[in-house]
This record gives sequence, structure tokens and C-alpha cells, in this order.
Amino acid sequence: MSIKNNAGFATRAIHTGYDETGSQGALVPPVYMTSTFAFENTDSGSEMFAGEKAGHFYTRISNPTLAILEERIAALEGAEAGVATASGMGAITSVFWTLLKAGDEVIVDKTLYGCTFAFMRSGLTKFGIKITHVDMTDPENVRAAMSDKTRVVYFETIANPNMRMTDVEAISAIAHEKKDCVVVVDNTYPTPYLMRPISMGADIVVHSATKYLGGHGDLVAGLIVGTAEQMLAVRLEGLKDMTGSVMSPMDAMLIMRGMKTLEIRMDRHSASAMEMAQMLEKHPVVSKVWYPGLKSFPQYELACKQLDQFSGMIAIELEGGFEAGRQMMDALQMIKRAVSLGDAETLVQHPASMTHATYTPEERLEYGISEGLVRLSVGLESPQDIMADLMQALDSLAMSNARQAAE
Ligand code: 7XF
Repeated sequence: MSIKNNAGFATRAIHTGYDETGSQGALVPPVYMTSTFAFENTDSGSEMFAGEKAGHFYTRISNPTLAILEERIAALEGAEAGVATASGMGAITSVFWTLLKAGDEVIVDKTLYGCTFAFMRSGLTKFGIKITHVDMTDPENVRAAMSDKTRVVYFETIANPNMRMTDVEAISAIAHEKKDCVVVVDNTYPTPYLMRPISMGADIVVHSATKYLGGHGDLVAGLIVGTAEQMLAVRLEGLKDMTGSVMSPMDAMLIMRGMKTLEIRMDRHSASAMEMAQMLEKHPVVSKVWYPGLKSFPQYELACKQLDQFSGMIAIELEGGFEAGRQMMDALQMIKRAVSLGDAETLVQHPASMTHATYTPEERLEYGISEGLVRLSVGLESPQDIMADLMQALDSLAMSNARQAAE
């Protein structure tokens, strides 16, 4: 039975793209661990290479297991087609190498994940592409930066690490005043369960599937969606010839296993993170909490307009800056000190010295990434245990602050 695009989110996440009748009834799609595919005869192979005949012939171009995942993520994002890649960076670079040529210009938000920033600053600029960073919290800044050479407008739907949000509809409308300008967004933080940027005007969505989509911290992978024409170009140019960033069929199986529970996991991540954010906001040693679900969040109205729930990521600042952050992080007992996010385990990390160490201190200052920021990926453990660990670490910091003040 084919799954309609108006079926519920979880139904699409579980069923889209797979019909077991072609696979001896196997409930779970077979993992086609093969690099190549034998041709029926010579002409058939030549026709496939010429694009005149459909079919898989080499896994760097396509693979039946990856094809199911690609159709599934497209259905979840409301896009025509998808492409699977070996990492989130593989997804981003495959898209950019497809769209850009020397002399083109790219407008990006001020805050980006560290390696995305490094790819732009040290990668693309080497090849004659101009990158302009603007504060996209005001869409008019995008209009002011547009030129007749602007080819891509790029931002993260919730920015890593400081949580800033952007009005996808307003920015897409401005970008599309120029006919060949493509809006590419990274939707890793909310996932399609909580936000669907294509329905708001974006053209291409990229993901680090390493995070919530995989959901279990056991793989590194990426996904891309857009129109069928765009995805064919990304597959045959950026992916096949330029990055070669191909996902393993085994990882595709693990991501599809993870995506079956995406809806219930995101419900839990969001509910627990809301509870933690509210608690953190009340704690005396916490000076700032950035969580889109809090009324104090600077873009709370925009967050409510664009997100169905607020996901599992929180950024905080402590009284005493990073030294206090280090003390708090080291006092945690159950919560793990680790980069990455979206796992079952609650993770804490320090962006300025870890995920965003690719920025110079001056760049962090310029692009709004504070040195004292601590990032929390709220996991799926029992909420009372996450809360208890955070509380004991914050309380011990408060006590040590009080001791120091008394000395
Ligand atoms: O290549 P990856 O699968 O690691 O994905 C890159 C990537 C792309 N977009 C966003 C919004 C991301 O957060 C990431 C990876 N971020 C991890 C983090 O922030 O913890 C990487 C650990 S250094």
C-alpha cells in the first residue's frame, strides 16, 4: 500500500517509500550492502550511465536502501525528493558545490554551526565566492545585502549554539525577488516534526541526521531535500563528483529505525527541555536561558509561529561566565560532557572551546557567540533525574560562589 502525503507524521516516518511485497515480505527494508549492481547486458549498463534507463548501478550514485530513506525524509519535509549523505557537512557541502561557481555571492546568518562557518570562511572563499554575514533576525538586513550576484541565502532554523531564530517566510520572499536565488536552511535542531521550512518558502533543507533523526548517537550522516530537479543536480554534481559523501546503507537502516520513533522522542525531548528551561530560569546562578518556548525568549512570537514544539536544545549563561560554566559542567554526574546533540543521553558542552572553536575569539564576539555560553541537549532520561543532576551541579556552584564571597 502506498502511503499518502496527507497521512500522519508518524505514519509517514514508519511506512513511506517501502513496499514489502518486493522483498519477500520482510517487514524491515533489506540493507543492500553492495557497492555495485550487475547489468542484464552491456546496452542496459550504457543506457543507465547515459540516464536513459532507470535503475541502480553504483552506490555512490544511488542504492535501494538509501532510496527508501530519501523518499521518507522528503515526505516528512513536504519536499519532492531527497538525497542521503555521509554526514551533515557532506549534505551542506554537496549542496553548495552544486549551486555555486566562482564570482557568486552567499548571504548567511551571523550564527552558524562551527564547521559550517569554517567551510564558508576558509573553504568557499578560497574559490572566489563571497560570503556576507548578516543579522537575519531582521529580514531587511538580507534585502540590504542582496546583489545581482547573490545565489544562495543560508541559515539555521534554530541557530547552533545560541538558539536565534529567523523568519523563514519573510527571508524567502526577499531572496526570491531575485529569480535564481536559492534559500537553503539547516533544519537539524527542530527536525521536520516540529518545523517544515519548505512550507514557509525555503527551497532546500539540509540535516545532520547524526542528531535527532538518527536519534541514538551511533552514526554520522546527513540528508538533503528539495525539488526533484534540484536533488538530481545535487546527486549527479555535488555528491557524485565533488564530495563523494555517500551514506552507508547500514547507516540508512539505522536512521530509518530511529525515525520510526522521531515523533514520540521529539515530544519527550520538548517536554523535558521546557521543564528544564523553566527551572534554569529560576536558579540564582543562571543569568540567561535561551529556549524558544520561554516567554522571555527574544523571538518567542516567531518561535510560536514557526515551531509546533520547541525541541530539546537549551543555551545558558551562568553568573561568573565560563569559569562558572566549567565548574558546573564538571560537577554533573549523570549528564555527559560531550558534543553532538539529539541523543537519548543528556549532553552538555562549551561552544566557544568545542563546537565553535573554529571561530576566532573576535569572530565569536562579532557573530554573537558568547564565551560563557553552555549548551545543553536534553535527553530522554526520566526528567526528574535530569533535573536532579542539573540542580545539584548548580547548587554546588551557588555554594562555592557564596564561600568565595565570604572569604
Ligand atoms: O557532519 P555532522 O553530521 O556532524 O553535522 C554537521 C552539523 C550541521 N548542522 C548543524 C546544525 C550541526 O549542529 C552539525 C553538527 N553539530 C555537532 C554539534 O554541534 O555538537 C557537531 C559536533 S562538533
